Amino acid sequence: MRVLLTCFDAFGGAQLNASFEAVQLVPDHIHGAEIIKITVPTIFQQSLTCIAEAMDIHQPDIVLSIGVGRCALGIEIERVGINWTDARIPDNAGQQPIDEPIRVDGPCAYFSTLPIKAMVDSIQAVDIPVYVSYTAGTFVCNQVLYGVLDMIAQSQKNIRAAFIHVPCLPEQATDEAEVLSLSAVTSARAIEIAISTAVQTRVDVKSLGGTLS
Ligand code: PCA
Repeated sequence: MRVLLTCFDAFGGAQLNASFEAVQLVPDHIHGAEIIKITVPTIFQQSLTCIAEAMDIHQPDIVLSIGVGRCALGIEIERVGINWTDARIPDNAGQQPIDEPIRVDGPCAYFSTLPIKAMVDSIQAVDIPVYVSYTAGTFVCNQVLYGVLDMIAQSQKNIRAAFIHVPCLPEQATDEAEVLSLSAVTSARAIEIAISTAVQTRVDVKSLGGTLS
């Protein structure tokens, strides 16, 4: 089995991207699966072109994309990618699409196809804060989640995919009360466990994880 593991470069004036720092620490083999790591530019269209090329070359069974969620209160395993872009800041090419669909004639949303509840449960078991998230935002991470699931749907290939947001690094944590940080080592451990669970689990578990607003 082959897993394409993607992360992003730094964006929005930051020097580092926690997703990049964590992915570099993930082992190259997990539970018999080969892990292929790529860094994609935080640019709306190019991020997807770059992942599409890597999918063509490596023919992965699983695509797991990682990004930093600056307001994340733990590891966020994303359930849904929406067909919408509403960029609060410009991407690394200076593009800032506001209120535009990702694909004009595409479905409104796609759900992740990896066993996200099982992934949450196994990360929780080692006491790393983690939860299912029902929004991947409206910036490049959501574009990647939606776009990868859309590419897979259109190709009709049997590839499973999901997206994980990791919190910022301790050295990037601000004084905002609602922000949590995790070391790259801890986020890497969570990603490794998520992959190990995804490789071994076909049918997701039904465990508690929803939210009340
Ligand atoms: N986080 C951004 C894009 C790149 C990244 O790491 C996001 O949440 O959309």
